Amino acid sequence: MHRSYALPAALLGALCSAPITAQKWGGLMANVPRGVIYDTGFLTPQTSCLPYQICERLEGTPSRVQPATQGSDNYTPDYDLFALFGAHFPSDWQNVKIDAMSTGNDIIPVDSSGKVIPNQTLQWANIMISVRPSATGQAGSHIRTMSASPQKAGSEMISLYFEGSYLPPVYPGFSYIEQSVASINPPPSVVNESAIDIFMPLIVRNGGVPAPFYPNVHEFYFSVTSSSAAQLPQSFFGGDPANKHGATVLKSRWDTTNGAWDPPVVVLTPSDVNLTAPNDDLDALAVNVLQGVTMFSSKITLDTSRPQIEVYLGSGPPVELTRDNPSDPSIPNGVQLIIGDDIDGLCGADPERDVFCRCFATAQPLQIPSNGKMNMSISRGVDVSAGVGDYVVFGASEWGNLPRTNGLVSYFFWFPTIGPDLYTIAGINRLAHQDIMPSVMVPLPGPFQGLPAFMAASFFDPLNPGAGYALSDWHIILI
Ligand SMILES: [Ca+2]
Ligand SMILES: [Ca+2]
Ligand SMILES: [Ca+2]
Repeated sequence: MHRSYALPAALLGALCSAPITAQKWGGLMANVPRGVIYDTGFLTPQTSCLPYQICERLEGTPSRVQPATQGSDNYTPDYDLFALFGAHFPSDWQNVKIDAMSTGNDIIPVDSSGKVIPNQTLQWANIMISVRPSATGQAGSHIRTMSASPQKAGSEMISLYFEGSYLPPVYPGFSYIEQSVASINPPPSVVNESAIDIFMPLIVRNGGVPAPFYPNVHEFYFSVTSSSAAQLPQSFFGGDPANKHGATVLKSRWDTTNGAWDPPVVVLTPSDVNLTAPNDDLDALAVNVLQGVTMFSSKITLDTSRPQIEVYLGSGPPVELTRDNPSDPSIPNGVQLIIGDDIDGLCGADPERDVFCRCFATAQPLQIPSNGKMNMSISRGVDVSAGVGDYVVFGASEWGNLPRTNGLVSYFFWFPTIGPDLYTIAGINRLAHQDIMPSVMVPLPGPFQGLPAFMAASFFDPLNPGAGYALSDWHIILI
């Protein structure tokens, strides 16, 4: 490891405080692994996922997709479809076509009216969405750009950081392009992500042990497609034929004594979510077990006036999920969708303020003078299942106020419990066309394991040093 002793003097430039309205690349979720279901599959030598198989998109940029990793012990849930349903529907378990899923960890702060209001001294929160390939998005949005591409917009993960979040000002109220189908290596042709959950790989890799970021590790909530519901046994849906429906929310529980999934049970009926017409379908799901509320989307058929993100608060009719922005409370508008764009994947996160999470770093609103803000995303894991060991993955995006140019990105660690020294852990070339930097995965340096660490990234052009540095905010993680 190369060790450096001071911030370069050129970092001491002017503060950037201009408001940003365009969607930016690479928010805090850009490098996290996640669970995903494609309603169309794809297969290449490096990347495969069958239609409606539960898969994981690996961390980092570029990324790969592979069938969900299986744990090696009774405590770690196995998200394979046969593991979930083979014992309960042996004749035809492949007919369970899931179009919405959640581990129950979508713990974002929702008030009694459906508004998301983080406690800005304690919390931050965001919501991640996927849309159907037919979505076109607002003019100038990333979804609009992708809608004109051969791959369409169905596998982009866009997030919105909620107003009032304890985060640097570049996040709250803004939407980010977190992960793009173009970053899968090799990129597949037209595919559609129809269900997303960022917690599943973390749960498996950490051996089914709860963490502050994902306290609920042994449940799997899901909905199936309308056509799939018709083919499944009535026992999946309890005794009521009305619940054999694409809008019913089911739950499977992982039994840690047997290392197997119990049969699914109904947790929300179509009438709970007000989707009782025969063609109604619940197509996106984010369950917040701590608050007992469920965020969902319905499939657009004829009723485009229905909100695309709703929340069931535990009783009464569902209400629209909104953000704390009186002039524009709409979340779909916040992620730059238009009426008629159909959200088909949903996930929420609220990692809290000073919780040192071992799997995920949070940007801290510490003002450091620089020539504009870069973004950075950091995830970290202990891959128990693969025996990989402790590692951290990080990658930068955006340019601050600097022009796009070939240059150099440096990444730093700072360990506040040790002292003021900065440790440079990587310096890599950046090309002018790279919206998101290829990520870097490093094994954790042994002496620092278990310590809170701050990380930051800087970018500069060695051919034009007078232009100064762009710098990310500091991101804190327990390594
Ligand atoms: Ca989608
Ligand atoms: Ca459904
Ligand atoms: Ca929908």
